[in-house]
Amino acid sequence: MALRLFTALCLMAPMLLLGPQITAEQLQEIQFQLGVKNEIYNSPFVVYDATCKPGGVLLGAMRRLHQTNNDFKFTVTENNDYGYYLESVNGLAGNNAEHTYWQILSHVDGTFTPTPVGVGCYIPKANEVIVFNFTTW
Ligand code: B12
Ligand SMILES: *[C@@H]1O[C@H](CO)[C@@H](O)[C@H](O)[C@H]1NC(C)=O
Repeated sequence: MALRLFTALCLMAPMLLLGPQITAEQLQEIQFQLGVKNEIYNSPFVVYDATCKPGGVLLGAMRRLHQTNNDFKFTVTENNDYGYYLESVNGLAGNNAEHTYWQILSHVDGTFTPTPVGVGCYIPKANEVIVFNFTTW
């Protein structure tokens, strides 16, 4: 009897802890946009609709976007200390000799802010526009 009650409580505990707290809203994918900007070469600004798992990182959303839209391409290199470095976007790579790189900007409420971390760590927010801006340092 006591054992049965204990078993029942053990089964219920996770349901009480997790079950009611997960709402459909929390499982919904994050909708945002990815822009590619290159004023140096005067390329037209391109915008893609992108989605991310809740709490998922930008790199995952980029891989997902590439799978559904082959026009969007990118390459990354791995850095031991900081994770993934965005090397090229749509066939154009940053270049150390020319001091060019793809800057990652977050566009919210009309202001552009460089993200504090790279594509492997950044977590996109709903309705944000992430802009890859080809620029110089
Ligand atoms: C100089 C510098 C740059 C230069 C590098 C130029 C070059 N090729 O030499 C430029 C301007 C390109 C740059 C870009 C970015 N950077 Co930077 N950068 C630095 C800085 C100030 C010094 C790095 C350095 O020269 N160290 C000395 C050398 C000997 O060590 P190293 O390990 O070989 O250095 C290399 C790495 O640092 C790498 N690198 C530089 N930045 C980044 C960012 C990421 C995400 C990765 C994977 C690698 C990387 O480039 C260096 C040369 O190869 C550091 C802060 C610091 N004080 O260390 C930030 C720092 C590394 N950068 C940072 C960030 C966030 C970025 C950007 C994502 C900013 C943005 N929003 O656009 C971008 C990268 C975008 C992309 N395409 O992925 C963060 C990383 C934090 C994190 N956990 O992700 C740091 C720590 C600054 C901070 N916010 O505190 N960066
Ligand atoms: C994007 O890059 C261009 C070219 O270097 C630069 O003039 C511009 O200020 C950058 N945009 C933002 C919002 O930082």
